Amino acid sequence: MTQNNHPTEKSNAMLHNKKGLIIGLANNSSIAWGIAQAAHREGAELGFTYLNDALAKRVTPLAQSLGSDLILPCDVNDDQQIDAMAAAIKERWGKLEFVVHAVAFAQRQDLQGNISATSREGFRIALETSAYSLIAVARALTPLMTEGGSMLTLTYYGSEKVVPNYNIMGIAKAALECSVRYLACELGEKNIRVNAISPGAIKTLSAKGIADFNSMLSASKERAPLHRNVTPSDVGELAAFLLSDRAASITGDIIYLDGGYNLLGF
Ligand code: IMJ
Repeated sequence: MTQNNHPTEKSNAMLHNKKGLIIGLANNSSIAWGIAQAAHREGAELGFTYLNDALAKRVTPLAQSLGSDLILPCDVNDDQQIDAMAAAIKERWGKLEFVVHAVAFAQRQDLQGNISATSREGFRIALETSAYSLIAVARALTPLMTEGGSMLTLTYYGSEKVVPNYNIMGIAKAALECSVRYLACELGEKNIRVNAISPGAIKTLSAKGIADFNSMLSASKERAPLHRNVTPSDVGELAAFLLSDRAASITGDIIYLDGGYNLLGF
């Protein structure tokens, strides 16, 4: 199988002739926005989902500014909404080449204090929204990836090492990373690749209100070998590559994008 190679195609854009869905855009500081901008620059045609009416108001103008008019509601915890979203994409586009999953949620009380205080419900909410949702989205959308494809999600180092207050999200990201590996193994025969990017700390809506986040940002900038923090635009550059055929042999991988922070043992 030759994958989506078009040797006679003139465009050098990495995502030329590719249609992709972005799940998890909230505002213009979202990591999903950095990815969407890079993917659009590389020639992709993009669709977007939003969780609720409040987010629709923010997502719609951002999506439109990238020439997108496929903007669909989708709560990833609701199978009916996922199926309706997949049906709408099939109706409009017929097929799909990539999906970006940039979704996570834990109850605020579970992002502080003792991990042993995590309730059964808090565990369920975090794992279902942040890890199961990748599996649910794969089930609904990979049937549309009839000529191969690429799925990409976002994780964080707190899945491997204990990061203060990351708590239940660390456990959820460990499950997400393992889901990446099992999905990659299953979907390889359809030429669908599944990977995750593990960025260093970035100040987005998901970091709002997290205790000591600013001091974590300045500490990681000081300690990281590159002495810089990562931006959504940095994530976009790696994402565009992983979503493209240039990454044709990369699957099941978790790639650090953290200025080298993960190298440090002390
Ligand atoms: C989040 C909590 C604690 C420490 C943290 C983070 N560090 C970083 C994050 C060091 C980088 C951000 N991050 C990687 C996340 O995955 C955040 C997930 C998240 C954030 C919130 C905040 C608001 C809320 N629920 C959340 N659920 C998940 O109510």
